[in-house]
Amino acid sequence: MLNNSYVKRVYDSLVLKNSNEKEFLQAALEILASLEPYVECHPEIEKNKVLERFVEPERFIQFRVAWVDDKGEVQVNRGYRVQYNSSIGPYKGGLRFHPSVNASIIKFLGLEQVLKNSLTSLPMGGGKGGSDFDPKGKTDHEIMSFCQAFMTELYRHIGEDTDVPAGDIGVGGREIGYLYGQYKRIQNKNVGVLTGKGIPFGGSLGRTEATGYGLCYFTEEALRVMRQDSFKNKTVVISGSGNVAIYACEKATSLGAKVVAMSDSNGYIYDENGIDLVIVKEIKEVKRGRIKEYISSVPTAKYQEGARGIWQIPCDIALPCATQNELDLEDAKSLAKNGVIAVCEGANMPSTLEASKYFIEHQVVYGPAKAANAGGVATSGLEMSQNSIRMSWSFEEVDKKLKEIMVQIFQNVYQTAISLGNPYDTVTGANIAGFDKIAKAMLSLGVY
Ligand code: NDP
Ligand code: 2IT
Repeated sequence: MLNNSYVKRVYDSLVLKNSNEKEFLQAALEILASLEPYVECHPEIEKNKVLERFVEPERFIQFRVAWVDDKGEVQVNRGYRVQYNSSIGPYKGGLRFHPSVNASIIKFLGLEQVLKNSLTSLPMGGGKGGSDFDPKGKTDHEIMSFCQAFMTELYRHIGEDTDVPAGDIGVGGREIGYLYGQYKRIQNKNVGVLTGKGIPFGGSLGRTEATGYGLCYFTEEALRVMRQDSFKNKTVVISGSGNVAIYACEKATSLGAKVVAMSDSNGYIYDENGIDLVIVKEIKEVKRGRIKEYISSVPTAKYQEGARGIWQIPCDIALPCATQNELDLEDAKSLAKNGVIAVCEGANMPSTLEASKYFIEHQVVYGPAKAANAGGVATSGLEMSQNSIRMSWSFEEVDKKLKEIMVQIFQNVYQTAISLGNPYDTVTGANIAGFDKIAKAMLSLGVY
């Protein structure tokens, strides 16, 4: 996959140092491979060892999170924060609470975030964090205890101009509230140190919807430019049924599409009449239940065990919005066989390297995660701006800015891809467009 000797050297050394970090190496390989043409035109990158510095996080923090469950038993989890790159602004990126979280997951997400945040055009560096804590089956009191314990260590590493965390898998409005409450209690400060906050205490209207809506704005623009087409009358399959999936479903439907399937980690539902999102929201946002429960309300819909099968469903547009590596080469082939025209990623790195390569080679309109799902962090950036000026903007103002940002991201990625000779290669387009600003900043800031 690598041809340039400098890039190969950087990757080989990364493999030596991080041999057990599969997801991190996967993200790094994709990015480094895309940067080869850039490095060849910019000898200053090799001369100043910019790639070596770019792949190495500025800081990696791992900590113990001890808390007491409802039975009075002490529980111990592992907490993380990677402060990856601050060359263009304060570290910014979400927190993930999921049993699968480890150093590899946090570092892949952090590295992706650096380029994603650069693409938003807002002044935000990249970071990511989280814990192997499993929120499933925990009481509200246990969630609060865990969040308070987590922040009791994290608070010393973050700040409104230093590092601003937000949500990701397993971290939504409820968790951000508890985390922010604990930060305020310890620091005695009301500042925009977290985003995704509740509206009464400094949150931005539109942040809840932003990733899913932004994904659809990106996809709509890509369809318009690359195929003179739109969401109208299209059949859409969306994996996941969390924050990103729900608001992608809402916007795709309002743009005239019919969403026929959604999933969680246990299985997927298929509703040929179009998913009734009111029911999904009730199950997921209110009851915190399982997607399977949908068929009790809609008996004509079908439930299938196993999340993976969702990619066998014929659709025009696929929006993977669950997790990393949820769509492999076989899934990509079956989507293409069934006539998919666009695959845009709400989740981070949902497609394997082979799957994304397949989409590009088969001229599917492909929106790689760091471009297509950047609407969430972009709106977090807008929340930071509102907190700094101690003002709040209307939903319409925020949504309008989000749309402009997503259109600009698509244009930047697409123009970069065209300049490199393949308009469908949005992976190279996104990586180079994001990296260019980081590299220029790092070169200007002196060696660090
Ligand atoms: P949520 O926790 O709200 O929802 C996650 C969804 O994905 C759930 O339906 C969950 O099912 C499913 N899921 C999680 N892990 C797995 C797994 N291992 N296998 C199958 N399904 C799984 O998270 P979000 O919606 O916030 O995040 C979804 C994706 O979007 C992630 O990749 C995240 O990094 C990315 N993202 C999120 C942004 C945000 O603003 N929230 C911004 C940009 C990207 P179950 O309930 O069964 O676990
Ligand atoms: O992956 C992501 O971009 C997020 N989880 C959102 C990060 C943020 O800071 O809003």
